[in-house]
Amino acid sequence: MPLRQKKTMPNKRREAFSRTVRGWVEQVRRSAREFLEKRRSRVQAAAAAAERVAPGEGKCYFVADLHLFANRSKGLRHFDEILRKAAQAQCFVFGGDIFDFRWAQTKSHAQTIEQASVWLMALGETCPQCRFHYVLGNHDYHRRFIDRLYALDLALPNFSWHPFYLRLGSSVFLHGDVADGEGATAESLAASREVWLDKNRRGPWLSSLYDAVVLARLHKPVPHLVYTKRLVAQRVLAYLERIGQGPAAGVRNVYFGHTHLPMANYHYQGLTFHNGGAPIKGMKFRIIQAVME
Ligand SMILES: [Mn+2]
Repeated sequence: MPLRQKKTMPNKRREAFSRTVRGWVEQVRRSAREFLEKRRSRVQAAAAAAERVAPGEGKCYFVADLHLFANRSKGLRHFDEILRKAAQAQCFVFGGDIFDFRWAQTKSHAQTIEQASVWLMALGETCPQCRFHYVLGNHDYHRRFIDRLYALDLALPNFSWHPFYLRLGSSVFLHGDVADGEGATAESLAASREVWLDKNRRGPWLSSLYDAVVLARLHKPVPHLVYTKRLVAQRVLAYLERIGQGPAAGVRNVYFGHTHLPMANYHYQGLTFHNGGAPIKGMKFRIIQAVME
C-alpha cells in the first residue's frame, strides 16, 4: 500500500502504537541526552537562544541532501549548524535524503535508524519553540525509518513528517526526485519510492563505488547550467500543478533538494525556486532561509 500524503493514525491504533514504542522512545531520549551532554556548551547556547524566540516569531529554514552516514560526511558539523539555526527559528524543514539508508556505512540499518532518531530527538528537545518538519526523500523513504518517524511524532510535540511534500503559507517544500523525469504525478512518485521501501542497503563494496562514482559525478560542473535549472524548474512545476500546488493555488516559493544543483531565487513561470545544493566533496551547500507567509 503506498503511503498517502496525509498520514493519519486512528486514536485507538495511536494508543496501542504509543505503548509498543514507549521503550524505544525512552532509549532514544537517553541517547539524545548523552549526545547533547557531549556538546554541552553549544547546546546551552542554543537552548538560551531558543528561549528568547517569541511564539510565532523566528525564522524558517530549509535543508536537504545531507546524506548522513553515507559518505563519511561531516555529520556533527551539520548538527551544530542546524542546532544554531533552529535555535533562532520557529520552523525548520528537512527536505529529504538527510539520512541515507541506501548507502549508509553504519553497522546495520537498525543502527542508522537509531542514530538518525537520536539526532532528531536532540534537536527537538533543545529547541522546543521550533517546529521541525521532515519531508522524506528517495534515500530515506525506508519502511523501518518511517515507523520511527511515527514514534518521533508521538514523542515530540514539535515534530511532524510528510511523505511527499509540505505546504506552509505560499511555500511548498519537497525533495525534488520528481525532477528525474517527465510527467511525475502523485501516483508515479509513490510508485517509484515504493521500490525502495523494503530494500536492504548496498554492501560496503558498492558503497565505496557509490562514493567514488555517483557522488563524484554529481559534483562535476554541469555544462548547460541554465538549461538544467530550467528543465528542473519545469518538471517540478509540472508536478506541482498536477497535485494542485501550483501558482494558481497561491504557491510562490518552492524549496527542494535532490538534484544537488544549487538554485538561488530562480524565477520560472510565476514561481521562485530554491535549492541549497549538497555538502558533498566541495560542492556548494547552504541551509536556506525560507519564506513562510
Ligand atoms: Mn534524492
